[in-house]
Amino acid sequence: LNKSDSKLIMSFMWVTFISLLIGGLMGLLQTLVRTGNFTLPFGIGYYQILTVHGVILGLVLTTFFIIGFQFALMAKTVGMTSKQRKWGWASFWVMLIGTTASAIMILLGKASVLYTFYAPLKAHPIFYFGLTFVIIGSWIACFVNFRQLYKWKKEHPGEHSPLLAFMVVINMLMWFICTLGVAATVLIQFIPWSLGLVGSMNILLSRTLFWYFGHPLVYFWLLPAYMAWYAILPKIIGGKIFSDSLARLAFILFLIFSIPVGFHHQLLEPGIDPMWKYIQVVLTFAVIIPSLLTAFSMFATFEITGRQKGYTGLFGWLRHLPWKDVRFFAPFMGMVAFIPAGAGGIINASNQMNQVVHNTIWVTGHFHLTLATTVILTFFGISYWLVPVLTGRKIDKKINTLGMTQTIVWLVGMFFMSGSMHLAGLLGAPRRSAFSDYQGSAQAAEWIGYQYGQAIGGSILFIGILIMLYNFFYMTFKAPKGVEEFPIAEAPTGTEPTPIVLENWRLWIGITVVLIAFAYTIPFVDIIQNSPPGSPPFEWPIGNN
Ligand code: HAS
Repeated sequence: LNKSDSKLIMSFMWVTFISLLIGGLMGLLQTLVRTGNFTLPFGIGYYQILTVHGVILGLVLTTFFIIGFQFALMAKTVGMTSKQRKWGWASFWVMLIGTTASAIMILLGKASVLYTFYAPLKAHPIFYFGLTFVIIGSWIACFVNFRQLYKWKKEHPGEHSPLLAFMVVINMLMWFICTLGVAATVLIQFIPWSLGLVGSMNILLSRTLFWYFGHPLVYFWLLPAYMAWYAILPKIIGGKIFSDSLARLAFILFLIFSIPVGFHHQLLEPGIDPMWKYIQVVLTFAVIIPSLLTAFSMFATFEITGRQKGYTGLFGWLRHLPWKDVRFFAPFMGMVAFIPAGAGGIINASNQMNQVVHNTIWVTGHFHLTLATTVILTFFGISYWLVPVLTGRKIDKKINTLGMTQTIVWLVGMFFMSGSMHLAGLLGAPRRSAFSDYQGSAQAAEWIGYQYGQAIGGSILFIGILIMLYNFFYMTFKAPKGVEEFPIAEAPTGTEPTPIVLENWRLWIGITVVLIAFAYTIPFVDIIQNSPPGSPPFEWPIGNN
């Protein structure tokens, strides 16, 4: 990567790691409040810090890291012109302005609406304008990426696009289509309502538009991790991609099935016809398939590479893996965590079991295993080569050892925190609530041990954040100068060529649109025609703590 590209991508990395510190600190405070033995100072509200935590880690850190990482992949595989780079900067600044505006409103206590900003909770209009800017900034990045691949294809007629560029474009297509939903609710519903231009709004419509966006959002986080698993890890372990076609097919399936599934977040919501909930649950089970393809593909890559290196026996090939290389170890542990995490997702998606876990802290446990372990450990693993590539330095033994330690600290912390969340959730502990003994209820007394478990895990995780920040600073300013490898694996040789149909964008976008129209048109008409009169706004109902 040239210096100008590196500077742009490093700016995204800086926002990522600053967000990690701020958001992580808020997470620690939350777990402490929930033990019942800690009160927030200076009149700071519990929902204020919970909103900072969710918005900064769930929306800001992820979006900045992903867009920066994807720019790196595109610059490396299909190139970046100076004009595209300028637009890349525009995307960065628009997103940063939006983030800052929303963050100020949250910190002032004027937007304690949590990261899902469900109506009728109302935030200051600037909070919604800030979110709009973040989305517009990310759209600029989408179009830069589309343009990059389009230009490359023009210059390489008849050739398959590089796998990583193909994956980035799929992710950004999915992002663009799904953010239309959240943009619609923010612009048409939230902004006029928060400005006082209209007195009420259709709550069910806003929540449905949010979840039309909210579920693909989780795959927007996951797919960059999958990019690293499919196309970067094989290089790090000294092997090749298992199958170029399979990898592309998995990404296409994500594009098609990620969006028409939002109702699995609304299974307990009245006002949506159960038939449509059923259809979207079936589609949810379809979106599990590309993850199962990924699991198969990963095992195959590890086994084939091991056997090629001469390791034998049923599991002997496991020994060849570079266990002491943090670039492999951190993402690999993320993969391992995804086995129980994915099983938890399947439980959530099953209608009857969802009745048990919905709105309990089990769900929080689920996304700390998926997002905060699988995805984040993969992002950390990527940082150990990407940041040195960007800063013209090399990963050395010290940072490798610290990285391995960081990964283990993270896993231990998450074992306690997410484990306690899952168990307390099964005992009925609600998510999104500060400490209460619920008037001495016997049921609530059962949760307290797990709440301490969460605080222990949260404290260990905060140590993990401090180590990661040190690692980031070290890789930026201190690591020895040199040329670090940008590891991109080669496609396997001697296999069937990748079918051309996999790059038929019109076909895949067409199917995606048809499926969305099928899953959402009748429910939307129903929601618009039959919802009860809209609700007026109200401030957080139980005070600000
Ligand atoms: Fe989820 C709620 C269903 C995946 C994130 N999810 C959430 C929320 C978040 C979230 C943030 O159906 C909370 C939203 C809120 O605030 O209300 N989720 C699923 C399903 C999947 C799933 C079916 N979720 C994710 C991922 C996330 C994420 C990924 C973030 C990155 N989720 C739900 C549902 C709810 C929900 C309901 C609503 C609950 C409610 O009631 O509110 C699936 O995509 C999971 C499929 C995954 C697998 C695992 C495959 C395993 C692999 C690893 C292989 C390992 C190897 C290494 C090769 C089937 C690929 C092993 C080597 C060895 C040697 C062992």
